[in-house]
Amino acid sequence: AQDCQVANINVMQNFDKTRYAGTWYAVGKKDPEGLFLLDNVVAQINIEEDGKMTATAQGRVIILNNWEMCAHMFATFEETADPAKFKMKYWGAASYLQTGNDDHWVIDTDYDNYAVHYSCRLVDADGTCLDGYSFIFSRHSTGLRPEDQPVVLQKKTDLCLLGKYRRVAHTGFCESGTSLDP
Ligand code: DAO
Repeated sequence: AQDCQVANINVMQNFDKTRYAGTWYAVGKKDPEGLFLLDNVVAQINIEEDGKMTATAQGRVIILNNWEMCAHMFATFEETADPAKFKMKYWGAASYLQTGNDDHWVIDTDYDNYAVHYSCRLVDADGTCLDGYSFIFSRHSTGLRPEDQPVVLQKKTDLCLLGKYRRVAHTGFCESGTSLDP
């Protein structure tokens, strides 16, 4: 369906969170209002012993007008009736980082290469999304494989977000500066 109704968005069928676990590099992003994570965004999805999904994430942010830093974020996920639709509570390692409670929908994934994520924060009176964000995740920091690009392009179209994504760079910003190694 491509009527841009949030309620009609198709999500991943038979979603398997254990296969979703592991490291995902954000390679594309459609920003929400007042964007937070800029680039070098890497998410690590974990399945805890009780079966619950959690995540740690990092990314370059600019806070307090002009302070650039690598944000370390945590998230817990609450399951819903649809296995591909989660409620995500998130917060930062530092108190001045963003906190929130967002939807986390897995639109499509092959688990081994790409995942298309979607979150609508505000549904408009007409049922379309007024404020939302979406990550294109890859298992590879270098980007999507050529064969996955048409699939992802179709999903961006289905989400009514075609042309609204930007590339998310991985420059090593969040890997440098914290190591104690020489
Ligand atoms: O960057 O503007 C933004 C929105 C992102 C919200 C922060 C999310 C932090 C937790 C991410 C977990 C894996 C998706």
